[in-house]
Amino acid sequence: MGPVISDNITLENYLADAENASPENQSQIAQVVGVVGKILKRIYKSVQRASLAGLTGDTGAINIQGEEVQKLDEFANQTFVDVFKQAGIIGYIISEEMNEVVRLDCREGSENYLLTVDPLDGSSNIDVNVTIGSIFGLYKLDNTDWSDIREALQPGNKLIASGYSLYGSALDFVFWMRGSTVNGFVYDIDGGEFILAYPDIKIPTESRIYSVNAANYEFWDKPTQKVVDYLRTGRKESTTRYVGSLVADFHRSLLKGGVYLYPAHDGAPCGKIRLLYEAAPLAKLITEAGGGATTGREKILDIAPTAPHQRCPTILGSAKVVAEIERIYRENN
Ligand code: AHM
Ligand code: MG
Repeated sequence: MGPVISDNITLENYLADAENASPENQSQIAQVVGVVGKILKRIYKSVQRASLAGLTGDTGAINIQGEEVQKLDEFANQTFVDVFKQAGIIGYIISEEMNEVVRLDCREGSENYLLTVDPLDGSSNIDVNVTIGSIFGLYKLDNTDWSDIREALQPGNKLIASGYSLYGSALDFVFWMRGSTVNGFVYDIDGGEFILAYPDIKIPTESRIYSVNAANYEFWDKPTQKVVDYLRTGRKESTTRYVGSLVADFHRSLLKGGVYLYPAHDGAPCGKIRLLYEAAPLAKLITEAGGGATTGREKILDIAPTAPHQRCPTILGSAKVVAEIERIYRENN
């Protein structure tokens, strides 16, 4: 799918139209997406200047996931928290980089909104100028009467908006909000605005491209090995692309067709991808674009989270390919 440039549909116009079409439902969601857009511009600017501004390398800290925190991870996380703190339009934010959910002061009626975020996905690619991005999901909690966030978490099929950015050769912002289709905006550096370039994205149902870290092959279970054998040799002209940034591999799959896999392996019984910050938001978006999202054994969107940082085996891609993968798991379990 190629871009359709339309100078007059800016992100601002698009969100204003969505609000007008359905004021009660959309207003809050559109405002949150607008603030996310602002944050992405800020992070992009820092990504571009990272190696000149001393923002490459790690901070020396280890996050709740047991991974080294990069300076840009920390910057991106802080930007999300600070800007949403000021905006006062969500009650809670929870991030891959923070141990605990953060409660934000907000205006009345916004308390139930929870934002989940992977502030900087693809951390290992920061220092080498390879595409990275941010991922977000938005939920409206049933109530705020809970003592532990685990009581309030909802499955991905309850998301009311989700999306991601790419800090690559351009800044792209792709998102979905309740009642709308999936749309991709590209940042126009000269005008300082996001412009709609990929309206109503639908993922091709078939593709020969697959993305997986095949170095883990010997640590996968038999059904997973069969799945990847099928992707590699069971179809004509199959080919691999693996950037190692989920957002980048996902984006290519969404526009060109393909499938991204991060299965469980020995030592990582749930794989690596985090349900709340990565898998669920992208699963929702790709499903809205006509694709599939599974662990192989269950639909990602049906998983009820039991802990904020839990992981799940993640397979996201073209509908027919994902259906075939599910069949192979079913028949080999
Ligand atoms: P991150 O959010 O800390 O960057 O980790 C998630 C990333 C994904 O973006 C990517 O697909 C995967 O980890 C790569 O992992 P591996 O190096 O094991 O292939
Ligand atoms: Mg990530």
